[in-house]
Amino acid sequence: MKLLAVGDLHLGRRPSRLPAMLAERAAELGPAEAWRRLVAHAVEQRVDAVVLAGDLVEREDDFFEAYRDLREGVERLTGAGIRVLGVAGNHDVQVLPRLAAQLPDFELLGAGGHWQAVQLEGGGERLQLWGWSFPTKVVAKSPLAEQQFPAAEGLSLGLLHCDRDAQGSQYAPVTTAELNAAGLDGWLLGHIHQPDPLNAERLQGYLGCVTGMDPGEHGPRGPWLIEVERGRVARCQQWLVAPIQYERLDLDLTDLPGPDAAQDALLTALPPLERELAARLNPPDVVALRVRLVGQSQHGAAAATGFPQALHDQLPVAGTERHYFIERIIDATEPVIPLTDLAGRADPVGLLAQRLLLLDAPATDPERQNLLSRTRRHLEKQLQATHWQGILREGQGKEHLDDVTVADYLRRAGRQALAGMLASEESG
Ligand SMILES: [Mn+2]
Repeated sequence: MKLLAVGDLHLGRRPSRLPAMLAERAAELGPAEAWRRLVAHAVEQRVDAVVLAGDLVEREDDFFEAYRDLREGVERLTGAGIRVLGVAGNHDVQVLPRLAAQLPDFELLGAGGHWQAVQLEGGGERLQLWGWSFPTKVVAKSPLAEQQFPAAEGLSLGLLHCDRDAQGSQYAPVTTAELNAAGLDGWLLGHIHQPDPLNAERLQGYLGCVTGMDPGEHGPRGPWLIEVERGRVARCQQWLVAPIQYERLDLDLTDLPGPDAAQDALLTALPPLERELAARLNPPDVVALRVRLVGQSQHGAAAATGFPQALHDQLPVAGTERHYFIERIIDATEPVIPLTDLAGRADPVGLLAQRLLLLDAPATDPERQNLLSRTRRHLEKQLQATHWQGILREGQGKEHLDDVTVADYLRRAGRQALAGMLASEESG
């Protein structure tokens, strides 16, 4: 059995930060296009059901726009014998039931906040799907509290729009412990737009938005194909069909001769990304790049402002029609500091430069070891301070203070301090 699980669709949303020359195409780069693409692939690859995890519609008053897109998709799917089921999220509490009333082939699950189970069949397999829909815009109580899921034969999955491990949330807060204890074989979740790394062994987590709509929603997006064989989840794989991709790219300016070289470096960095995108089930038409200039360079600021507008609007990439543009350039370079020269000075600048050079000495160097252990003792004391408690997550405690981490901390702190001292010398 093939099940296509679809996360937050948000029909009616538009991609943000497009250059003016793409403004007219905004509608064809949005969720409606992602929906058309996934519907076409679902029909072509003969899935048995498409299930949607809530927030299908961006705003309650997007009824007519969503109606047209949803109706076309639902008709195509059900016409091909594919069931379409969904739950309401906090964005479409009222509009989704209204749409469902107009589209009898769309099966709304768990209307009014009452858990509901349906049987799905396909490929000789059976599956029980539990769903719950938001009854009101704000739900401060866990939909899993007081809910028992009777044991069933075969596979059972849950479909839920909720805020996981977010205590005090107004959007159906649930805990991972509650999900684990529910006794189902998996949970397909909506609400958070960042997808979890779902897989057949652990089918529990956020599906993510179907297509990114702003730079915060960077990286690959799309629905998930779940294949059931012999009563168990055999495969789970993301269908990369988003029409636009927001992407982050670090460009290392270390050793580049001047600010203009950053433009060449960026153009050189794009073909590998292009090959990756071109290999997708349905590659994006547009790629929005957030470029971060990194490394040690004196050209960071000039490079960041030096890209001509034409390159911001569209970057030439050989052999593709795909439109690449620069959404933003951030200068995160560090200054070049002539450490060896400075280390000869008999003042605080010289002492600090000597210590920074010591960090590059072999790991067996006793002076280096001494510097790292003194730093580690200092950092351990800091970690015990009450004002850090509750902020540090697992893995950030003192067990994490290995030589690499401590040396990196010293290098960054030391370089920053040294740059500050040199700047104040220069300004007299
Ligand atoms: Mn939501």
